[in-house]
Amino acid sequence: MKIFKLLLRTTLFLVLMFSLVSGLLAQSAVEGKTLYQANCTSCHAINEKVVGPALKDVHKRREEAWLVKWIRNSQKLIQSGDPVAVQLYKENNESPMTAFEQLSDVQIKSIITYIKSESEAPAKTAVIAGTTAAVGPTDAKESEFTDSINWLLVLISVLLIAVIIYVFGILSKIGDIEGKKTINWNSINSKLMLIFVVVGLLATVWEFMVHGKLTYFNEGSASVHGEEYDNMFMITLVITGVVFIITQILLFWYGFKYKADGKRKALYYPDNHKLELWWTIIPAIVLTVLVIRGLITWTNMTTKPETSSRNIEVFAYQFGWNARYAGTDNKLGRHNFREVGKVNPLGVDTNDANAYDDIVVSELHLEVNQPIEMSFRAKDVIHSAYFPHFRTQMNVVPGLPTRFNFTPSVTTAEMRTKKNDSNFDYILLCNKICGGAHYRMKMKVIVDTKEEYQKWLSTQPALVAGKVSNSPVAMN
Ligand code: HEC
Ligand SMILES: [Cu+2]
Repeated sequence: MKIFKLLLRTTLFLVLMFSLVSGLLAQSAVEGKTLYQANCTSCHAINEKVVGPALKDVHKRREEAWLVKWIRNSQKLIQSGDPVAVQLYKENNESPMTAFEQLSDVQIKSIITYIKSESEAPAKTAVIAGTTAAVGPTDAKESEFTDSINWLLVLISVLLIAVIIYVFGILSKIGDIEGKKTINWNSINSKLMLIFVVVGLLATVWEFMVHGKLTYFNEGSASVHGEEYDNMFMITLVITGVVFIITQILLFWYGFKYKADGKRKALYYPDNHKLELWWTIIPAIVLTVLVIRGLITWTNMTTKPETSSRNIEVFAYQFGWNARYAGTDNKLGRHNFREVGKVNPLGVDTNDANAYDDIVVSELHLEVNQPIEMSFRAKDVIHSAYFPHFRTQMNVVPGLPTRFNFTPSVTTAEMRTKKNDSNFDYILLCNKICGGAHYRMKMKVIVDTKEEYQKWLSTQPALVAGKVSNSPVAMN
């Protein structure tokens, strides 16, 4: 009877395993599609331009060998001087495509095969709108595919549950046998608790010693308010760190010390007013001080800036940044989303006199010790402008202007010496997962001396060149 049960279970287990493997095999048949969707859809679509060109019929306009090389590493191909690659790169404003060194030839070819099959399928957009019956074949395929993925997930979940039940069954059998030998689980568990807290705390110390170097704290902040910010952060870290270490040690030590041993009875101790008063009042005071100091700092950074502030606008789009300088008048021209287009990506109102001398750049230059009023605008979705070295971060929301004041205090050259890294550059990153190529949203930030800044500014063309008397703009 027991043998029969065991056989039944093993068979069931094998059947489930088999179905998983065959499910995975079926999956490899659509590998090209999977790879394409995982790696390419953030920048490409079959029938329309996204970041990269539409891929429809790309197998007709390019050789397969060329495509394999291009997809593996387009920059390498461009640098090798391949005329088609160079031309293509230029046509797309030198926006680089990601390299896919990890893909094998077979995998890349499976992607090309998929693009081929999609090119031949009738375009989705060709379907006449409003007629629900006319769902194109691509749509049908699409849903078939997601269906099969969903089924696979369900299958995997069921399998996992089966495996867990199976393993637990065996474990509990072993437990039954062991139980007769009277293993004292309470004692083992209490020792494990001690080991856990010792290993855990040692790992925390190790983590701080090894990876603490990687934090931005080492080189200090590069803005005026950043000092205040770092200081607050450190105080909070130390206070919570001390509390953390004490409470964790106590928690696990008591778990060890007061394990059930069958002799002792728990003490009934419902409450202690004095104790509760202390542990409420002390944290309340500490937190109030921390929060109020934070509020004051925050208010300073976000309320109206000094009059000497320079106006700079940071503009976020999927997937990159622009910045606009206010020019000689220190007034940013109006903008209107209706004007956003190829020639005027920021949608600046070019009829507004304040906009004539504005300057649009894709590399941010700041003057050291010069207060800046930075305003933020988004074209498409929510982004987050993150300048880690200046301890500055602000959400960038379509239709909702946000702003921030800060004063950079260390030039790029000074920071390079400080860090002993001649390649160091400040950076602006996007800190909201805003889409497939979110990771590419970076802009170089350079903090110049006054002279360097003026020199750089004088080389930047004004937005509406013809209408500004002294363009390129010399002063701001
Ligand atoms: C980060 C965005 C990005 C990703 C991801 C990306 N591409 Fe591209 N791709 C581009 C850009 C931009 C171009 C245009 C050329 C250039 O500027 O380098 C391009 C060009 C191409 C071309 C040449 C098109 C033509 O008209 O000849 C092919 C083919 C291509 N990509 C295939 C792929 C495949 C396949 C993947 C996924 C494995 C992929 N790309 C992923 C951005 C991307
Ligand atoms: Cu973003």
